[in-house]
Amino acid sequence: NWLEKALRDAIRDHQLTLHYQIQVDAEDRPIGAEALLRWFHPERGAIPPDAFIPLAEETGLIEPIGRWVLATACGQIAAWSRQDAMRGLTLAVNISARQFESDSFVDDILSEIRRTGAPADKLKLEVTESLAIGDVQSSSRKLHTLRDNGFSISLDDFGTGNSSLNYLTKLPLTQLKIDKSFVDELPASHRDAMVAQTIINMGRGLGLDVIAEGVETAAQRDFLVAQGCYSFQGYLFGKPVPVGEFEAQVRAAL
Ligand code: G
Ligand code: G
Ligand code: MN
Ligand code: NA
Repeated sequence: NWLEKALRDAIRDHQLTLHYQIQVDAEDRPIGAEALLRWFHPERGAIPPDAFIPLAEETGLIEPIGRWVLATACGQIAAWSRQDAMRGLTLAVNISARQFESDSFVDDILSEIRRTGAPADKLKLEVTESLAIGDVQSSSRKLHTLRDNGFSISLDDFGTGNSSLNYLTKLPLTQLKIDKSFVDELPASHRDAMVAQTIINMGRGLGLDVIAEGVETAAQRDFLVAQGCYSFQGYLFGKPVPVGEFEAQVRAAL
């Protein structure tokens, strides 16, 4: 398989990078970023994550890739903690189910935090509903350990998987991320408006922070604010960009 071999080389030859997509509050002030993996192949150019993450999960390559992502993210948080403009920001990292299931997952994160000196309260782990399918109890235990160490846990793609409500009450989450599919047709679609409103009310009722992703228009943002959602990510505020560009966006917003 060409892709599998190329992906092994990509890890070894440092072809992977992280891009950063800004997250803002209701006053457009930067509150953080989501780290998004990018692969630039020397001959084939940019290969999108949707084209290689599923394969990386199947082959287990997601484990070394995920460790690289976490190490890089922790290094970035540590660097930001030394800059006035950046030190308040959180950084969200996508964690795939297979990576989460690894026995060394929690220890790997803790050792990166120690190695880099990154403040744990700035690292947010984005997990999906599929993570708990295997064993809710053991997933919950791992997440509790992470929470005890100061990390935040965001439930990504909320509403698109199975048994969402079950997980909501059993997992120690700090944030719900409203999936882009529920944001796209706002505010015109009455159905999507009702779903968004319900997710926001439920999240707030459970004491969770609620963030909407895929926000592309001011009308979407204004509708979400009116429903009580005060954190946003989407092209309206910025696309995923290299770290230097992201830092410039944050400084420009001060
Ligand atoms: O920019 P976008 O095309 O970045 O991302 C596409 C998909 O790839 C999203 O579902 C996102 O969660 C996933 N993704 C992006 N970066 C990472 C990563 O570092 N690890 C994992 N597991 N998934 C990622
Ligand atoms: O699955 P996850 O939520 O981790 O993936 C985030 C994905 O959404 C990334 O591919 C990111 O590039 C994409 N994305 C973020 N904001 C927007 C947006 O406003 N519009 C579109 N079309 N995609 C977005
Ligand atoms: Mn995500
Ligand atoms: Na999502």
